[in-house]
Amino acid sequence: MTLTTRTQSQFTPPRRKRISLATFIPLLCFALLTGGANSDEEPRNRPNIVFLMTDDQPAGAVGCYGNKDVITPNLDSLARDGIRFQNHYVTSAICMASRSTVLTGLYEYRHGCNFERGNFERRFLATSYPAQLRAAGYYTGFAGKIGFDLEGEPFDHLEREFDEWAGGPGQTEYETIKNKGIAKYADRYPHCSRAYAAWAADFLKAAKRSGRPFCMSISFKAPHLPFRPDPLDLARYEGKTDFARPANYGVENGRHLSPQSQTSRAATNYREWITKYDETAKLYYALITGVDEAVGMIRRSLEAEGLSENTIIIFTSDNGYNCGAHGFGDKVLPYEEASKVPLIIYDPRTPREKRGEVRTALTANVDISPTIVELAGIPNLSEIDGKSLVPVIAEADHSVRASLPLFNFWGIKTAQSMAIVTPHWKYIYWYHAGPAQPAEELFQIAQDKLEMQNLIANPEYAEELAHLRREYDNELARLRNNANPTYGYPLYGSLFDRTVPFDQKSHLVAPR
Ligand SMILES: [Ca+2]
Repeated sequence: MTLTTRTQSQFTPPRRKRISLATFIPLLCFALLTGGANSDEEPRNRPNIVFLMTDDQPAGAVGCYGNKDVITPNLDSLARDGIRFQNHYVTSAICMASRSTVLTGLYEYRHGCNFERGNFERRFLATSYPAQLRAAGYYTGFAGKIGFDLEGEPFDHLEREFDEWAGGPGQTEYETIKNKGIAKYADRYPHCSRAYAAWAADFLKAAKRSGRPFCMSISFKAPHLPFRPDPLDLARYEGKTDFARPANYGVENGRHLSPQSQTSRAATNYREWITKYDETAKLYYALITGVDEAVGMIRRSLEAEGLSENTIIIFTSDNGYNCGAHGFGDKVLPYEEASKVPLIIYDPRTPREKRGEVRTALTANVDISPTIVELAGIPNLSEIDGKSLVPVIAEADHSVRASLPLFNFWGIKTAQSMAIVTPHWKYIYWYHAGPAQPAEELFQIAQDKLEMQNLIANPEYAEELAHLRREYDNELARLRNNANPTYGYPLYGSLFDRTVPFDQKSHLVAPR
């Protein structure tokens, strides 16, 4: 088998220099006018990309990440065939902002897209991975919850950005028949998760007919609320009533956390994870099992079309979910359960001996777009925040960053925060003095994965704390220099300034 004897470098697209936005826009316009015919590489030789994303699934809710209750054989198989990322975060732990970051490779404060703030600005579409791949000759498709509207335009305009479109507005619906793009599959697949896989089968046929490489993106509704799984998947959990709680489960394991975190809707709402855990976990896991079944269907369709040997599959989620950890439901918070999501990248060109490997490098949702762009052989833009993970896929000891910022600009002001995470540490700053004085937290997450010991006042870690504060200040300086001026993000340059007392900046906390 030749695959086992080749080196990874033979399968990895050559690293190309990043190009600037000023260079990219004229290139893009020319490529759009010429249908990508100026590409220096024959498009049909490039790998196909399948990008699959769930809604509200933490890393801990996949079998291969250690969960013994959830049934995910197809995702576990994908991880055995590919590379699994263990320290993969979302830089904004909420749908709309994270999805915009996934598309653009930009932090939320730059694209400015989130509930209560702004819609997606058209100027960012051109630098999204689907637009870049389409301009380079790829056949592109999108199905599911895209999660935002275009600023000042009807939702339907998004359809024009793809060759095939089955995207839906708002949250989309679990009942297949209620989603315009997949309604024709409702008779056979009344629940949307399998219907998206049926749409994928037809997309793959159309893409094959086009003779072009393709990029197919599916954003599943599952396992987002309301928890309404396919009865086929619920049946697989029939009779099970003893779902394992997270090891840091319950309100008693959250009392050491900041008073600010207790004002989040994650603490005040979504009590079903505390009051009826087994019943809730069963519905939630059944939704994940439905996605897992769709992943299996999509892989079988790729095989059937003879496309599996040249198609890369990426699986992730837009944000995590607390599932009762520390007594929280919901997402949004900077703690591990809401911020850490699964990432599996299966590249059929990966040498057999590397398959099933795990990566501990610090990676994030902001890296998805530049990774897909490089896999397609397109030079990445120099101005984006994300990094291509292509070298991390290839080498276990490669890392693309030493630290990563996590932001929450959304929701109740008292629970907004900015954090810095490294593979070993997490530092969180809560600026608001509403529930108490502004707070800092320090967790040694490499050892304290459950974030049960706040080490902020422990002098033994003063050096690490000083380093993390410097990293935090550096990230805040980047925010000040690059914040989207349209939606109030520049205010956070002051609000998140840990050196300014709250009474000197409280006037900036405008009512929503
Ligand atoms: Ca979400």
